[in-house]
Order: sequence, then C-alpha cells, then structure tokens
Amino acid sequence: MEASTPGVEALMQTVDGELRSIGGKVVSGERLTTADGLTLFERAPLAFVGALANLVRERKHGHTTYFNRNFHIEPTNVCVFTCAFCSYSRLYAHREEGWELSTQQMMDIVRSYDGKPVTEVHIVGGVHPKMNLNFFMDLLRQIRAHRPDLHIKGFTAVELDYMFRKAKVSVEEGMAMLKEAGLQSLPGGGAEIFHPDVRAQICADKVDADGWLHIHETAHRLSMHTNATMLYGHVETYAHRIDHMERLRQLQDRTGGFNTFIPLKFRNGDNDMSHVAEVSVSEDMRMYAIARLYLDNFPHLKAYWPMLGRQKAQLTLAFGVNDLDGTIDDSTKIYSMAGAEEQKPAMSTLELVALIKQAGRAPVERDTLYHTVHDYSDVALDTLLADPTLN
Ligand code: V47
Ligand code: SF4
Repeated sequence: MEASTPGVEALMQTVDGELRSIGGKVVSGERLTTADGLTLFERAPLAFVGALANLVRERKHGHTTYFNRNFHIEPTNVCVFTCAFCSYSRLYAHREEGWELSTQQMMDIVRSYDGKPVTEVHIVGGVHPKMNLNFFMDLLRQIRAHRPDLHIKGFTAVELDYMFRKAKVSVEEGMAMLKEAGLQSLPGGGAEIFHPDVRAQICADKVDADGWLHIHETAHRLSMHTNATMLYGHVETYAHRIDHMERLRQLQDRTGGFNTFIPLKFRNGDNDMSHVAEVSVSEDMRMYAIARLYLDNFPHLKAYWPMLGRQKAQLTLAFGVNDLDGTIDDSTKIYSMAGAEEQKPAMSTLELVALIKQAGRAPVERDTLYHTVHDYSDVALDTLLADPTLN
C-alpha cells in the first residue's frame, strides 16, 4: 500500500529547516543518523514525529495490525541477579518468598491449553541456579512432543548467558542444543539500556551489551528469529536510547534476524527505583514514533499492552506501532507486580480485535513469525460480537 504524505507535508511547513530536512529523509526513505535521532527526541513536535512514524508504518504494513494468541510460562521468579527496576524477582537467599515450577507443573500449564487455538508459548523468568540447561532442554522436548504445532519462544539472553556459562558450553553450542530440543525463537528481554553507564546503575551484574548482542547474533546465524526490547523512561538520556537503537540497527544490518522492537516503559511500583517518576504518555508516544523512524530495518514495532495499559496501547497505533502482542491470558506477573494497570492481563480475541478496529486499523491474527492465521479486517464488529468462539 502506498501511504500518502499530504499531512506530513503540511506539518513540514510548521517546523524549522533542520527538522524539515530530517522529515525529508523519512519521506524519501533515507536512513536517519544518530544526530537526527537525537534532534527528534530533543525538540521535534509530537505531531510531527507521529505523522512521520505513521507514514513509515503505513508504507510497511498499511493498516494491518497484528496480534497473536499466546500464553506465558514463568518457571520461577527466583533470580541470582539484582536489577534495580525489577519488582518481580526474589533473591535466591529468599527463595521461599518466590515460586519455582516443576517440569510437571509447567506441562500442566501447556496441557491446560489443549484444544485451544493458541499458537505460541512464551517462556521467561528469573535466573534460578538450579534450573539449568538440561532442565530446560527436557522441558522443551516435552512441550514439543505434546504439542508440535505450538511455537516455543523462550529465554532472554540474560537467562541464556547464565545457563550456558553454568553448563560450560559456548553460546554457539548452547544455542544449537536448545534449538535441537525445540526452541524456535528468542524474546527480546534483558536488553534494558545497552550503554555501560546506565547498566552500572540499573543492572550491573547481568550480561552486558556485547554478550546480549552476541547471543542474538548466534540465534540469527542458526536461522532463529528474535525480538529486541529497550527499557526506557528511568535514568537514561536520549543519547543512551539512540545508542541502544544504533547497536540494534547495526546487528540487524548484518543478520536481518530481528522481527520486532518492543520499547518497554519503566514502571516504578515496588522496586528499588520507585523514587524515579514514570514518564508521561506524550513521552511514550514520542518513544514509539522515533523507534519506528530510527529502526528502518526492523519489520515490526510492538506495544506490549500489559505494561502500557490497553488504552495507551491503542493510541500507539497512531505512532508507528503495528503489533499489540497477544491475548496472554493472565499468565504473566512481571508487570502487575511493577504497578501496571493490568493486574490480570488477559484480553479475549474479540477485545483485541475491537481495540484495533476502534483505532481505524485492520486486525490480523499472526503466528510468531508473522504468518497470517486469521484476517479480521473485513469482519464487522457486530458480526464478531455474535461469535461465541472468540471469547
Ligand atoms: O527485560 C522488568 C522488563 C523485560 C520492569 O519478545 C520491566 O515478545 C518495566 O522482555 N518496568 C522482560 N519493564 C519482558 C520482555 C518481553 C515482554 C513481552 C514480549 C516480549 C517479546 C518480551 O521486562 C525485562 C525488563 O526490561 N521489566 N521490570 C519494570 N519495573
Ligand atoms: Fe532477574 Fe530479570 Fe528481574 Fe533482572 S529483570 S532481577 S535478571 S528477573
């Protein structure tokens, strides 16, 4: 679909020459520099970056807005690391306050979805010293044997780095072993902010930027797709955000293995950074829009609604976002424990479809790799409301 530019051109007349030149680059498909990205963060009007991001989004995807039907397994919230922003983990020394699921309990979760049309299981949790590479290979094999059609997206680079070091295998060996056991793609967590000055303040003891990027590059070389996140809105500067996205853009140029970029808004509930105020909704929208403009080689931009809240997630669809993650089914605790509005995150397919349609977009259920499972774009909301299988 060829998106039109009249709105953008009108806005271009309202900004100064430097911003107009950046806008011109976006319209002509030229890549933005780090200095351009910084200028947009520092002083571009929100309406301007929003219109540009929407142009890029409509050129790439038209009105199509993806979601999937997924559930999470969180094996444990016991964690050897001490990220200051984390409201979810319990130190190993206090493990009686946390949870540790057995393989049996995790398989019970998988079995509870028998006969239900979910396409993905997302496995993510704390870093537990006793849940090692063999433990997770066994879990992957059991899930694969029980339900071969379920796509397994699992383990952040933080979990993988620890797992591989503990098992004394290289990243290349470890990734190949997990792939063989059934792992198909990696979620984007653990990236936070790559710059060492920020990592030293918020997550000093876990894998660094190079380690995170090496794990994702290795997965890409094994033909696995991965996502990338960025935890924004705390102690980082705009320059740190650009630095983070620049490192991702460079890796993507080399491998093309990233599917989706997911900005994650820092939530300050009940953690060691509760004194840091959360950023405004305008700042959220600016973040999404500039991510869409800067990461020109990422196919998709996702708003993770359990963290952002469903109304703000709906708004992001006008700021470059083309994916709202999934139905989730109340199977994650990371965000409710950090103070997010969604205490029991679950949306029925109908609710997600309605949310997307209300924003004037075309809802499409996808699988993890963005193949269409069901296109709802031509179905009227009234018809959907009458379909009992959608709830
Ligand atoms: O890395 C933890 C974040 C991430 C807080 O790839 C917090 O499809 C905000 O990466 N405020 C893990 N964020 C979750 C994650 C993810 C989620 C959904 C989809 C995908 C995907 C990946 O959660 C962590 C960290 O950045 N996080 N605490 C907090 N207080
Ligand atoms: Fe552990 Fe992840 Fe929480 Fe950091 S963010 S403390 S690695 S569970």
